[in-house]
Amino acid sequence: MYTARLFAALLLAVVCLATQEEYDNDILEEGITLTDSQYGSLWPLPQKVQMSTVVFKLSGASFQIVDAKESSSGASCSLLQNAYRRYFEYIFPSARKQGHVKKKTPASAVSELQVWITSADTECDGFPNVTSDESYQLSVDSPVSVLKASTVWGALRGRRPWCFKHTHAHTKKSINRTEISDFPRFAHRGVLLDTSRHFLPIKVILANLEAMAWNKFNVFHWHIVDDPSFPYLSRTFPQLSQQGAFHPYTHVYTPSDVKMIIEFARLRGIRVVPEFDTPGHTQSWGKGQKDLLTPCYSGASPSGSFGPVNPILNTTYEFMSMFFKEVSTVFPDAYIHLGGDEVDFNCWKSNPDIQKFMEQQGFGTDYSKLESLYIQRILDIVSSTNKHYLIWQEVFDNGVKMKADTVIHVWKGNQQQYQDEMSRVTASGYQVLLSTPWYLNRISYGQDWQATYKADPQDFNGTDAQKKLVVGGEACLWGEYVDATNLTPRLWPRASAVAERLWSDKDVRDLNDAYSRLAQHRCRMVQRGIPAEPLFSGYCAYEYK
Ligand code: CP6
Repeated sequence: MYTARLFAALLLAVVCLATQEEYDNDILEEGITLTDSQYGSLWPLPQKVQMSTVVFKLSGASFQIVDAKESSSGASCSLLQNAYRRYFEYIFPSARKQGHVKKKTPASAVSELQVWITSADTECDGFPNVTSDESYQLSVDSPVSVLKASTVWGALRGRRPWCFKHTHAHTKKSINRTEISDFPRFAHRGVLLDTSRHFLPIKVILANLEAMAWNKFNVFHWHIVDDPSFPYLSRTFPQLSQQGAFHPYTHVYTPSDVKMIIEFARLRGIRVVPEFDTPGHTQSWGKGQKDLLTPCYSGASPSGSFGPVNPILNTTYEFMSMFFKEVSTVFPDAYIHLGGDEVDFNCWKSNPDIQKFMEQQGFGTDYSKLESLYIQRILDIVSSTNKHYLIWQEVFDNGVKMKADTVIHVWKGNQQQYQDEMSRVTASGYQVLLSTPWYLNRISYGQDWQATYKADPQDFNGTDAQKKLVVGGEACLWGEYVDATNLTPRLWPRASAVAERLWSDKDVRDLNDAYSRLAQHRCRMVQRGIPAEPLFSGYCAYEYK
């Protein structure tokens, strides 16, 4: 049995995983059989993998990652140099302490990984975007392995599959001769974190960006403000966080914090898409910005409470113009998420000035027309800053006219309902992003990663042209019941299931194979210090410390 395992290990990437050795084909709940995957711990599974049984040695004392001679990028690309260092330390966690002495490389060893960027524009100093080329080819051979990619974004994705069988105390590893040719199925693979329901320390955000990169996620959807708090420190309107944050100094993201998060993400090929959700979900905005929110009435007099943003005042749009002008310069991504979800009409209905405005506009009692008028103006404001936008599905449902390149974010309903919505949105020619099946804030007993894994964003009635309008999906971790104490284990490894669905081929859906690889991938995250929760009974060779 043990010999058989060793041979299985000859298949690349059995890394972190002396762990799985004791399974002996237990039968798990829901009919999962524990057998090793022929793909070891590869996650998400590459589009094309060819592994040979030929094994090479790899030693921290002699191995190095270098720019290929032909590469269009060089030592001046700090993004790659930075990545080489990170990766070397992941492959050889203890090599740093021992110092890197270049020794003679034994025969049949991999002594070098050459990174070859082929495009004249490496994009080294730029930001990733929705059209970035993330494809790469990795050839593991002796004595030289080659990672070839058109831009740095592909190279960043390509170093994931370097997973090894640990042999002697972290320093000597072996790797199979392997050819990988890989590219993402979807261009937008995101994680939503909510920093309004609870403030998330920078450290937690950075750790999860790192874990996102390990899972080939490429968008951090930053739901930065909402009803409970406004932690974004605006240079133009500092009173928003002074009055609206949980605490004006300790629970805010300063301009330099935001900059640091964006740069940390960029170095990992991750876009930061901020969401400033209006006109609903804005209670915290009202504390620092007088007259921004609608005063609610009880009978003939103001009740003292406030509703959504007041859509009938010019001052509202003057404020929003200045605010989004700032946001468009602080966040370099081409997209801003503008929210538009869950607008409660009751307060608007109670307000006599709004009632009068509705009459003048001939809106009758259809408050979705008022919402549309507001959104329309916000979209125009944001367009004038040269940004594109994402918007929650209600904005589409209300018939707002949007620019053709708008992305509609689907989050509501059961399976039938969200699939129908995907059909309608794409039939109208809009691009679409799916989150409904990936609300990871929802938890239940048992292996809920499986339902997450089974959902497919192109599974709806529509033509091929409609299916092509699916840009991807996002795992959402709303913050009502989540802060720094429980965020990471609630997100991982369940978000990893979303990651594979969005990266790998649509036919990669075998639950047994996924279980084996995911259990190992989870242990790899644990080994690197991410407290990812277990899928089921078992252990990791390197447990969380
Ligand atoms: N906050 C905002 C939320 C949610 C949404 N928008 C939400 C709704 C239902 C669930 C979880 C989160 N908390 N601004 C909906 C997009 Cl189950």
